[in-house]
Amino acid sequence: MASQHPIAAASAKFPKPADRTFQYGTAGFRMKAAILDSVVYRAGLLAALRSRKLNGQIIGVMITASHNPPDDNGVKLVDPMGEMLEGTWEAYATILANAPSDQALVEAYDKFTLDMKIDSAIKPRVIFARDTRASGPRLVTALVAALEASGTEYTDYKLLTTPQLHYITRCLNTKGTTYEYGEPNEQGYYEKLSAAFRAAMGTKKFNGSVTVDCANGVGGPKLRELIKYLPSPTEGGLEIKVVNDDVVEPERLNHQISYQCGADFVKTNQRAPPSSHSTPLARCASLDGDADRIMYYFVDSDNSFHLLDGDRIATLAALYIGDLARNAGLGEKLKVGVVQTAYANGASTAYITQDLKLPVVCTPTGVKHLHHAATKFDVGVYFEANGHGTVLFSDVALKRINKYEPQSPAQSSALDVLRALTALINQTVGDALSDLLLVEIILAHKSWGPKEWDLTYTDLPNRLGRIEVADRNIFKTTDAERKLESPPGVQVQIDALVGKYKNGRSFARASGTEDAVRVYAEAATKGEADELAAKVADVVKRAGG
Ligand code: G16
Repeated sequence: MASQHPIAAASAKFPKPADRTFQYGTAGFRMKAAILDSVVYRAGLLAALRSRKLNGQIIGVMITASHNPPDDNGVKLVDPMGEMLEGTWEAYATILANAPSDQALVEAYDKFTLDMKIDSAIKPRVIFARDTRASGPRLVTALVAALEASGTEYTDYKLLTTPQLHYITRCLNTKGTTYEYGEPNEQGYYEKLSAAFRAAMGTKKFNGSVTVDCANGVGGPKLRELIKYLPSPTEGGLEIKVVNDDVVEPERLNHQISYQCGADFVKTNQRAPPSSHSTPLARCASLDGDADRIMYYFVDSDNSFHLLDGDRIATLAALYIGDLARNAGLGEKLKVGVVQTAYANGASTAYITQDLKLPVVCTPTGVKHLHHAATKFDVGVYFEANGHGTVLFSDVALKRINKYEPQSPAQSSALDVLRALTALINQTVGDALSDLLLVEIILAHKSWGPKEWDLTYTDLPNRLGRIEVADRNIFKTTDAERKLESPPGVQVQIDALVGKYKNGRSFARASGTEDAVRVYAEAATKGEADELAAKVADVVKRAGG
């Protein structure tokens, strides 16, 4: 009897659950960890194919479920420049994940190799890391089995934040080229951020500390590590108070009820985690489970809670970088633009277009879409309202910034800060740690507290809801997710409801990371936004069965 193909033999240890259909969603595959082994195994095979197709460039694999609860997990692939997996390959990922048997899997693998003219002689190279979830080590076993079965050279970077893995992937693939991005290890990441932070701050001083809730995820230990590289408060550095950094008990991660922590908790509940002990006007921030999102917030002197979400970070960054470019003498030479999704508060979009006079592009949810749109600008600021985003500088912009000869001391100092920001801001993906430092630098330079930041515009009251339905996949959207095209008739009902509220806007879309439909609503008053959200949720419940 002929010996079994190594891919089929290893696959037999990670059988696909027969009753499941998997889909590469907003941020890779994400589901209950208990049913993820076959998916991770197959994602490993795809990483090998992708690396071979790209002549042995290194592909990253991250095992994380980010903002999801502790018993979920997920897997996503990182392309050589640290970007999300190219869109067309998501379909291949889905096909491999759903191959009904070990033999069918080998056939699909061989077919991709043939159809895409992949040279099997090329040695694939993959790096991977995971967040702090209890299921992580078990899923790594499935990944390693795929890498070995496909003859892939691999390195396990153990525990990292998602943006750190993106950073290292890019560093490895650009090493020795003109696009060199940094030292390809965790220490290199901290050194790059801290050098840029020091350069951007110069002699500026911080007003008060910032308290960071780390969602009891991997961001906790990594932020503590980063702090070691930053100037200490006694040297005039920033005081960062770390809370919710317990990774010993994985069930605390992102916990919405008992431990109330994380960026998603803050955004959904519109209140501070109790452990942040926020005093009036003190700056607070929350990360998510893999530290690629950040939310700021503060409590005013009357104890009212104010959220400074991704829209606020985008507007702050666009405002400040635009000013810096003008002050450096590069105002005309750098086209700044902002990318948002349908979740962006209408007031933020109006502020960007009317006050900052900058163009805004709206894309579907998912950093991959925003990132792509942001590359069209010289300086592309992209943030989802949930706090996921970054600022991209195009090659042309970097050349202009780096080559420009300042004409005055004022231009020179603005240029120094701008150059430092191009190194500080993670160019591969939204990064909560890099974004934290960015916000702190801007606030220090502007001598702003959270209140001054909050006063730049007034958010329209809004509500984000989550509805579980029998099959979320029947909810199909169009127009950058702002309208439903199916189930038939649902959009007409939503439009009719929206029409009844002043400044009303609402939409529903299936989540790509959770088994739920999300409903967003905004209106002139809080009561109306809540009411509109509840009514649209009822429509969704009825349509969803
Ligand atoms: C992921 C994506 C984000 C997206 C979020 C929610 O974030 O990277 O772009 O906004 O999921 O997506 P959905 O509404 O489709 O569930 P994370 O931080 O969970 O990786």
